[in-house]
Amino acid sequence: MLEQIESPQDLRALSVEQLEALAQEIRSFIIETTARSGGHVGASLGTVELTLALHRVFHSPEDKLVWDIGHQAYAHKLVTGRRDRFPTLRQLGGLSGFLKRAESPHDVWEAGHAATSLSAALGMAVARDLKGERHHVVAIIGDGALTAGMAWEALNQAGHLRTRLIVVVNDNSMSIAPNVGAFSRYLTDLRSAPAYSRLKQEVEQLLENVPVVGGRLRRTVERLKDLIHYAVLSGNVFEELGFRYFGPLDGHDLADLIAVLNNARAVEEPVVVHVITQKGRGYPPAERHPDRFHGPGPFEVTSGRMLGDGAAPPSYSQVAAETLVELGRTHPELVAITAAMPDGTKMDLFGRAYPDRFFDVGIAEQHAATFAAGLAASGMRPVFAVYSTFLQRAYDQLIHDVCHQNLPVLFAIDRAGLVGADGATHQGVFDLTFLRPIPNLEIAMGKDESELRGLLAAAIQRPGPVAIRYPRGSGRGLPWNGSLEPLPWGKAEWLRRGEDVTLIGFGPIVYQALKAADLLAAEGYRVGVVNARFLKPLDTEMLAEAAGRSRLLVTVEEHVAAGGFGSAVLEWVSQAGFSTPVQILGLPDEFIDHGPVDYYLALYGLSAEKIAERVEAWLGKECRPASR
Ligand SMILES: Cc1ncc(C[n+]2csc(CCOP(=O)(O)OP(=O)(O)O)c2C)c(N)n1
Repeated sequence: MLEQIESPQDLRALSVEQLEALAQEIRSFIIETTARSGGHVGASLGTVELTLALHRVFHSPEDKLVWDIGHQAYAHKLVTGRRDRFPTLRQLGGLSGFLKRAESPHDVWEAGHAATSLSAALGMAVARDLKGERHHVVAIIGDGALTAGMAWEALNQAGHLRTRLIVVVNDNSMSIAPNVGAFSRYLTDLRSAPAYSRLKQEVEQLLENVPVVGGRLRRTVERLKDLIHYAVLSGNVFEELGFRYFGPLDGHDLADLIAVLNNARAVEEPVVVHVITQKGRGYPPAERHPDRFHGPGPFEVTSGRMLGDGAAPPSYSQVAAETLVELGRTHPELVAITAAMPDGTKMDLFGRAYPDRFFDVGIAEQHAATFAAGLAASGMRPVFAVYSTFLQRAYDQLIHDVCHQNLPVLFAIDRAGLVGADGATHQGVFDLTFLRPIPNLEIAMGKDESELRGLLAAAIQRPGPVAIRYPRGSGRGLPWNGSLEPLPWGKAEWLRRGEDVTLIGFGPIVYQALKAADLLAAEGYRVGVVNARFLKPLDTEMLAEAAGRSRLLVTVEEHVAAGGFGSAVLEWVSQAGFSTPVQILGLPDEFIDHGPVDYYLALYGLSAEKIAERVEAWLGKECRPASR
């Protein structure tokens, strides 16, 4: 049946039974495809019926469906004309794993980060009103995303404006890990009261039918009505905020979903439709392990076994987390924080070792940063392990709460650099630029996992805030679980010295620089290589030597060139009065889509071969080695 669906309009001709059959076809297709490409299997399997019901009741793209994050929208892709391209999911040049406005007119909002849907949808609803239009705006947001402050900022304004807006709460009680927090508990309570809506309707009818008689009795009845209203009808937080509440309803029951969404469609004020879904629905391995199947790589369909490279060395995240566990033994003041990424950052290891000193705050990066600042202000040593891309959320908190007060918070910045299949919204390529100008903050990145350990050990002894970056994926397989020696602070590492050019690398890209140096040396050039390790403080002694010794300095970083490590070097070399030219190798001023990291490194001149080519071109005639 899926073959027949070219657009959501085709769904309107189908009976509920046919839609149910279509849902099963869509599930199989999602499982087959993601088993090859990896992807957000669990969330997308959970929303198949919800997607069909939404597209059946609303008329996209005139009506706007705003999906939060966009990782749960594979069924939406499949019924909006992207079935044939679906097998290219997350691959270079293929469909994005999230929604993309350029992919389809049905993708009215792009995201990747959580909890933007409600603000965006409210903006669209207000624009509609101002333009005198009548279409519907529907935001679909998960219970995990409702742990983010931004979602509540939008609910707050929507309940105040009271314009038509439909918020579908897709409640599967999971974030990536089991959802956390008091609001999550509240949703669970609501969920376990499925009779709520029925009771509400009955009480409303009852109150309407109470005969109004005069005098004292009338006043008593009115007061009684108020009391009952308060006790029964107003207990719901969404209603308190000014929404009509429908639910909770079974998010896999198409007939119910269609009926309730039709009711919600007729309401002239903001509405919440609370839908209970199951993450991984219909695929037993994902139902059993919704966390593992949140965003797996390729897997075997029959068993659900992950097909990742079992022989790969431990990831940088693993090394960081295990190092912090080790440091936690002798540092009782060490406290670890994650914003809903206990598994991704591997900080769950710290949580298992020291449950009292570990906090998952939900998808609340801003709060996490200031919570850490509070801990630090009271004598603790908080480590906030956070992906580079999600730290963007906490910029003011970084500046105003942590760095301005010079509080010793350690930011363990995971996924720093290119990330591959998640694409543009998840690249960790801006943090150096946004961190660099903040006074008091020190910034470092080692060239491999053993340096990551040494940097973490040194960082927790610093008097103020520190950011230690490390990339996504496996380390180099170096022995890293030996003794834990702090690296000397602020000191770069000279790997080679050379008179023609010094390549100064920041982070694991140093190994590309080393290879490039070999290629250049084979051509007769005298090439130095430095592992910078520190962006703040810059090792100016090293820079003075490099600028004095070589005819050209070339900086290399897996980060945007604008305002990053190379900029810092260029600024210092120029201000110190050296005339040595500095060339900056980094990423361009554009958003980089999904695709293999190696592909993009080569495309943007950061592979060893491309570095060597560009350096040779720059060295040019006047810098030709004497031997040539
Ligand atoms: C700001 C931000 N922090 C962290 C993440 C990582 N992340 C992606 S999906 C997800 C869980 C979302 O849970 P929920 O909204 O309930 O959706 P579900 O996956 O359960 O459908 C998290 C934490 C993110 N996308 N954005």
